[in-house]
Amino acid sequence: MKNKLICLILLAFSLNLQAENGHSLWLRAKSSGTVNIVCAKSSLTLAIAKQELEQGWLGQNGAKIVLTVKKDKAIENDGYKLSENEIQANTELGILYGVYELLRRQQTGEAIIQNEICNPSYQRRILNHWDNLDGTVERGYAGLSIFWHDEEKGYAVTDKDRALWTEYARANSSIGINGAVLNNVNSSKLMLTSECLEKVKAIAEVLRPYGIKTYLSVKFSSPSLIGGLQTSDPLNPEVIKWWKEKANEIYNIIPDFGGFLIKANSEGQPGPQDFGRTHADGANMLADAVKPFGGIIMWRAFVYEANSNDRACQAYKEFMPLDGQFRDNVIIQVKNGPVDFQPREPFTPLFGAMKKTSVMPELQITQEYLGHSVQLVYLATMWEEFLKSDTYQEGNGSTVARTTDGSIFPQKYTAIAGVANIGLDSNWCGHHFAQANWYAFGRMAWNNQLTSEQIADEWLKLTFSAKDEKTTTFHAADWQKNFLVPVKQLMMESREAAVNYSMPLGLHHIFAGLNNTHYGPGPWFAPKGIRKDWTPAYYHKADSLGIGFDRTSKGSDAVSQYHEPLKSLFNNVETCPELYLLWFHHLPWDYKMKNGRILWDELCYTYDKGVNEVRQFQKTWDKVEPYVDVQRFSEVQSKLRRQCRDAQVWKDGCLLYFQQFSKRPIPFDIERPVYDLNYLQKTDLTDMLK
Ligand code: BDP
Repeated sequence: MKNKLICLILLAFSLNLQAENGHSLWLRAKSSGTVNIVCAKSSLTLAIAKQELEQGWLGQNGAKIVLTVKKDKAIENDGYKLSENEIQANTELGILYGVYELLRRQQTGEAIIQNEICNPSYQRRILNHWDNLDGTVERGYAGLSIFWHDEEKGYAVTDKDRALWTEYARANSSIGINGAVLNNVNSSKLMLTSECLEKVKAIAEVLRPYGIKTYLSVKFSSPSLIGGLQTSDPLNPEVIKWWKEKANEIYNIIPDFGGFLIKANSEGQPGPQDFGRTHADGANMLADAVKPFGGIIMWRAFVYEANSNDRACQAYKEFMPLDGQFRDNVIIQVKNGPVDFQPREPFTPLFGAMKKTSVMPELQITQEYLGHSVQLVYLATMWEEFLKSDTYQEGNGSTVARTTDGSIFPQKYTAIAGVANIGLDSNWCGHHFAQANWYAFGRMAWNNQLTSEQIADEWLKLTFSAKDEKTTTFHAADWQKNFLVPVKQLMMESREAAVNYSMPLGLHHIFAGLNNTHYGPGPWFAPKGIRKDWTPAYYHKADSLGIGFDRTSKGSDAVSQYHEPLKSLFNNVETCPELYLLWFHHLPWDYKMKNGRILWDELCYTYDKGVNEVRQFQKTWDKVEPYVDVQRFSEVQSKLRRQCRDAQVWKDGCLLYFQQFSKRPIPFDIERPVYDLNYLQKTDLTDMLK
């Protein structure tokens, strides 16, 4: 009997290990003792704070902790003052954030300094969901939408939905995210119908206690599409009235509604230019409608014309002349790079340029251009590179972070957005390591000075507890040395590896075009009749003379959109960082690199290096098997195999294609290609790389 019981317990334990599907994210700590919470106030948010403390307390058994909602001049917004036995904040949400921070430090072993003030870098830290009302997710690689399920059949909300949204809200709140745009920037006209808004209200009710405001992407032509008006001209009095009434209707049912996100006159979406008006006319009209309720308008600067000679210049050209014309509750949402979320781009020159307009960065957490949920690519290193880029707006130290967080320009509202990578997959993000990108976005939005390495360290400690929790914890030196150190290194190298095997030295947008998947190489892709700027040749410009996009003063002159000394630095091939070489310069195949190699050889070595880096990641991962539960270990292992194959396809496809122009051998000391160019060009890579 006793033996049978032990067997059952063992079975349950091992099933538990097997069933580790990643759903718990970084929130796994179970309290090791009791805590005595003193709090004079009560509310839904404070109740959550108390529950979290009780469930996750790893401090001294029976310790007392005081939660104090009290104004303090040093604490800003929902910031907090942290001590081992007290959390003080201006707001209840600040208390909840303080609780999450305290628990995080207890888990990771990071020191808790007496009376440490922690204030957020940005007031609004927002996820942008590109979710459609039919339940699909544009550029989503983690299953269907968590919010919408084929809504044309009716806007039902189930208890299961509410339970999942609660988990979602908790995860976001634990990393400081306080806003969610619930639908795709390519918005459905149905979004603003009263039926749909009722569902938004239901979602908002679940997110509210966790401090998350809801926002919506809306179609600029809504007045004519669903309002029965003849026009959507932003200066038309009927249109103005329609939006005011719509705002009223929304705030009546969702009093803390955040505002609208608009993609206008971009990739076929309607906008004010359809009526001969400017972006400012359009944005201001909407801003006036939501202003009485404290709402904001996030107006995207992702614009480019079919026939422009350089797409990278467009946003600056359209928006700079409007600087100073926007209302104070309009924020221009600008992608980190001037083309489109590429593996590496210099920062968009609008950062540090618009001085009288609020500007917010838009990052892409979902890996549209960085390997979907197949490839292990930790994006925080890229975001750190971006946030710390110096715009030289005011001489040294005017980093992108400082030009957007209110330190340099007095913005009424500051914000940062990340395009979410979340879906119905049991592990939320499709790849276990893609959770790190969600986590990192929240952490950097809260504190834009954090390093990607520190965040990786935290995330690994929180997410991968030891296999046998009874005998090993991450504090064990063994776990640190054999799991934490190598896996952190893998994460830290992963984005550069992806750049190396896909688009090194400043190459960009050379993806397979078929089915518009943006997965796999396609430098050759050029079907008849397609817009030029949707073909890779527009970007790589490879020919018998060389390769690269001339954005110098002799070319498209994109360099002149940057402040000095960057302008001259990028313009001069001698000083242009080699990371951006082919972004700014068209160079001959035998151009001499700093290391003495010719450009063609350097390209070959870099692609090859990228492939070898992924091979190394495989070895690193295989070695940590003893430290990871069965399911997550094998799922990551199998994805790394595919990543390795796909890196090979990138290397072979690009080198063999470019070789037709360079007419030079691939250096003999590196591995030979294993695929034929002919085969890759003929194959639907979407199918092959499935
Ligand atoms: C591109 C995506 C497209 C988006 C667009 C955008 O391919 O799906 O709609 O950006 O940001 O990267 O509006």
